[in-house]
Amino acid sequence: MSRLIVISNRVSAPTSEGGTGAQGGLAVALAAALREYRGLWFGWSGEKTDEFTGHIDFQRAYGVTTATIDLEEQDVDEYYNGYANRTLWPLFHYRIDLAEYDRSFGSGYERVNERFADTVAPLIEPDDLVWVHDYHLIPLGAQLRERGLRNRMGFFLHIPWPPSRLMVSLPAHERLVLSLLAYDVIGFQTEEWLESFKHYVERELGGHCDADGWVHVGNRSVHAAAYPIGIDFKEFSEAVQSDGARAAYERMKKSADGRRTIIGVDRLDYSKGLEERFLGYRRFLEEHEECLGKLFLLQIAPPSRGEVHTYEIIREHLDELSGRINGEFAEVDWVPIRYVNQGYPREDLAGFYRAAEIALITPLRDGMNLVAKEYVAAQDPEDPGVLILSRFAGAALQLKDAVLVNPYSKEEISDAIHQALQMPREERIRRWRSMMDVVEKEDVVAWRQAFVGALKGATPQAARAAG
Ligand code: GDG
Repeated sequence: MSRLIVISNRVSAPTSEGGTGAQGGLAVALAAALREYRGLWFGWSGEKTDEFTGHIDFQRAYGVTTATIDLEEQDVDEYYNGYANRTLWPLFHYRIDLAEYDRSFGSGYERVNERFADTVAPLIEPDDLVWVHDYHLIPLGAQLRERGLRNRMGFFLHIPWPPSRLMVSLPAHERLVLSLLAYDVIGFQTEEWLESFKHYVERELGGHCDADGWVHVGNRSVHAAAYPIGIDFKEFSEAVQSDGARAAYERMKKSADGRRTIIGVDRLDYSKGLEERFLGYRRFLEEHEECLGKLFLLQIAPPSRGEVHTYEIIREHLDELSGRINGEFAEVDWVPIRYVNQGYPREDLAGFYRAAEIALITPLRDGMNLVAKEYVAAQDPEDPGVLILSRFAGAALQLKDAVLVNPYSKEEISDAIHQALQMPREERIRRWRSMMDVVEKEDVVAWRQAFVGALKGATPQAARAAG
């Protein structure tokens, strides 16, 4: 049987056999796939070194082998904080106003992809399946092909693919996209991002796309499809039933003191629409004086990418805005927003979700959004809460029974909160059941089986080129 080699920017070694308290669903699911295929997971350790040596640190835990390398400070600045998070992340989330194009970022990105290729290539055996993840490593497949690898290789993009008219604002965009054609399978979160990719291929590269998912450019052909990622349903359902979740639920209910809770959980990132969300909630408070003192918004927002300046700015804006709204509306015994800049264990999150009557998940653009799915999975079937979800999250294409909103519209957010507060129990149950069905069936196990299945079935590039 072929082994599976997973390559991503960061690696998350398993901390227990099955489900875990601390790890995300993706890490748990990939660990399960690696156990099944006896593979290995390769990536950056998160550590810096004075001089790149290519030394690989192997670890084995709970049946999974991880292999990590350290990077130089300049690598981290140019590749991770630079090209990945200051150029590609904003561009792919439609924020060309925030995208920075610095030549050193591009060269650092290429250099780190080459370093990844140089160090991982010798670990890959001819029959291995190679699965590369996300925007940090787009050119890696092409780099591996240059080093003679003929393996079946797949790439999955966790974030959106931008419309062609935005994509062309990236210097050397053709080179980046052409490098994707070195893979055998390319996966996107939704049909929408897939369509944008195909549009780019036809318009900018003169390629053509078949109805059966093949994309052809010159003599290269690659299979491109949508594989919507899900949560690890089994692991998360166990978390919901855990003692930790029960304690967190009780803690929330006690502190809510009969008030209704609206919850948001997001990495502190401009793509998550936190500022617009606070303004929508503020509009609700203005329009519904009768609700003052009877509900609150619990926004959990652990900081991320603190070394990137835009993230410092958004953090300042949100501190200021939440403070202003609280100052404007608070009473001695009530604040409208509980804004928390720290992360919690998964079991706690599960309990918080269950305690909240409403989830307000309003990213301006999101590849998928797993928080929306976790909220659904955490609900009490007899008395489920209401999910308010941005139309611009990939998850909106699957969770059609959420209350869908335009995250830029204060009015729509305000109306949606009002609708959710008024929603009869039968309607809440009906909407929740239909969403729960999707969350349960289209979970992360189904996702990775679909992707790895497509990769296994792919004809390797080498054979296709020969044929
Ligand atoms: C990218 C794409 C796509 C958050 N706060 C805490 C915590 N979290 C966990 C959530 C959830 C995960 O982090 C966030 O996942 P999302 O999908 O919402 O967002 P991104 O981090 O932007 O992920 C996204 C995803 O990749 C997968 O393909 O869906 O579109 O942007 O699982 O629960 N976990 C813990 N404490 C926290 O405080 N333990």
